[in-house]
Amino acid sequence: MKHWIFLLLLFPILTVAGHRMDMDSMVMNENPMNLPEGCGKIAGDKTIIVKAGREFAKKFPGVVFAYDQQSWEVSPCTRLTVRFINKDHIRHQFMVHGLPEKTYPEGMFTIEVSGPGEESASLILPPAKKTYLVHCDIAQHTEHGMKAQLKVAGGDKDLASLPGLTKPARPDTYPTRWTASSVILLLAALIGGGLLVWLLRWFWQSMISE
Ligand SMILES: [Cu+2]
Repeated sequence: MKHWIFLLLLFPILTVAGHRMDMDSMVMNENPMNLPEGCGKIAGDKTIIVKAGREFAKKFPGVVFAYDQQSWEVSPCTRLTVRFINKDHIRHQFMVHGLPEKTYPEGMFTIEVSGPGEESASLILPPAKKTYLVHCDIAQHTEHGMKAQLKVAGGDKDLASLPGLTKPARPDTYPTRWTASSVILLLAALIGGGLLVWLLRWFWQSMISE
C-alpha cells in the first residue's frame, strides 16, 4: 500500500513536459518538438556522443573531471540529440545554459547520469549565432574542468577555462613571500651547495693525485 502512495506523490514530477527521471538518470527540459522563436522548421538532425569522467581529465594538468570534447559546432535550428555517457562512479551532468526561456524554462537543458551508464535527450537549438555554456553543476566539477561550449552558427565567442582549449579568466598565481627566514634558508642552501661542490672537487683531486 505504501508503495502506491509513494508512486502517486511521484506521478506529477514524472509527467511534467520535457522531464524524465528514474533511479539512474534525469532529463530536464527535453524538447524534440517545439520550435524556438525564429526557427521556421527543424533544419536537420544531429547526434553527438559526449563522454564524461576522470579519464578524460588525465591529459590536462591540474584538471580532475572533464568531457571527452570541449567544443561542439551545430547549425541553427538543428534538433540535437545528446547521448551522454558517464564513465565515473559519481554523478555527472551535461547542462546547457542561456537558451531562450520561452522554450526552455530558466534557459536550461540538462541530462544527468548518477553513475556508470548513459542517457539520451534532444533539444532544438535557436537560430542565433551564439556560444552556449555546457557544464556539470555538481559542486566543484566545473571548477575542476567539466566545462565546454556549444557553438551555434559558429558561436559569438570562446568561453574561458576550457581544458586544453582556452586560457582561464583568472589564472592561478603562486607568488613567493620573501621573509627573513626564507632569505636565510636560501643563503644557507647556496653556501651549503657551494661547499659540497668544493669538497667533492678537493676529494676528487686528492684521489687522482695519488
Ligand atoms: Cu560532474
